[in-house]
Amino acid sequence: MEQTLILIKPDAMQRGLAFEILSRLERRGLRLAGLRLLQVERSMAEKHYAEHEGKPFFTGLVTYITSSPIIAAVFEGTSAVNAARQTIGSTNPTESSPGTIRGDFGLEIGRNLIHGSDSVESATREIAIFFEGQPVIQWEKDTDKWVFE
Ligand code: DAT
Ligand code: MG
Repeated sequence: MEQTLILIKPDAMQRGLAFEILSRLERRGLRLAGLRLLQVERSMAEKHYAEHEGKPFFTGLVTYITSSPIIAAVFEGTSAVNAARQTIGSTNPTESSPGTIRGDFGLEIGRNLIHGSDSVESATREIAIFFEGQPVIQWEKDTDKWVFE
């Protein structure tokens, strides 16, 4: 089943919103397949955000993501990448609809609480970065048949 990589960013951790946010993804029907609390090192952050290297906000982005422990999670399900991005909202919280995570909890683009992979290819790449060979769990929930036809 399709997988996506979610990061609960330092602002969400510091504000005590980690499990509220994870809960929203869980309640959407996505199945948790991996979970890790970790301190992101600079090299890991630069690898994850490589596509943004050279942009004016890159240094701030790396400083932000390394500023506090984060939670990395793998969620899976039908269209997991797009479903998670929809629940997360737009990159800029003030352009995110109410009801989305960023639209409900954020105000600034540099403090947007959560990362979600933007494609299946990105998810594969990012899961390898944050899970470093730690296996994700293959399992089924008894309620899956009420979520996945
Ligand atoms: P997303 O996190 O929605 O996938 P992205 O991949 O384009 O967005 O950018 C990664 C992060 O970089 C984003 O969550 C916040 C930050 N960012 C993006 N564009 C920015 C900008 N114009 N100014 C400041 N920070 C920005
Ligand atoms: Mg992105």
